[in-house]
Amino acid sequence: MTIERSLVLVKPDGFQRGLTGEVLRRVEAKGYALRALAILTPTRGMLEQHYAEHQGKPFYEALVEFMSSGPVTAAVIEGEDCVKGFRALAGATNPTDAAPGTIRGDLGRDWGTAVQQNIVHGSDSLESAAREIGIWFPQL
Ligand code: DAT
Ligand code: MG
Repeated sequence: MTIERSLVLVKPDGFQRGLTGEVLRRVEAKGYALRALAILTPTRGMLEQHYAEHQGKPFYEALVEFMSSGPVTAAVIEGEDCVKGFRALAGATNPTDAAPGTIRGDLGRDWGTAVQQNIVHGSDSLESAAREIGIWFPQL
């Protein structure tokens, strides 16, 4: 097992609701280390790169608009198997389906919006993590 890094975002809904601390608390309580942290409002260009795999899907425009609607907290976390581990902490994409005990299950719900507002993003693979960290923390 090699030490991994993953990109975590507290999305505009989580940031606006004051849940950044709660998300970072869960990351640290799990035992992962914080390696970089920033508050920023992402540009459309950053989001087009970040969500390239979703271009053309029905929720894509709503997703980019939502993600650029306000500040997010971006974090690089580190630890053995943390890519998979943070996805487990985050829970299922649809917050209605996300299990209690997970970030999305405990703190998220369906608000009737065109795109699911589910508080956090976590990289889905080592390759995605490296690519995404390059977008959000080009200095790393
Ligand atoms: P995840 O964030 O769990 O990796 P994803 O990469 O498939 O999920 O999608 C990116 C985001 O887009 C997701 O966090 C919420 C939104 N989304 C995904 N599928 C959706 C759908 N069918 N309807 C509305 N929003 C959706
Ligand atoms: Mg994803």
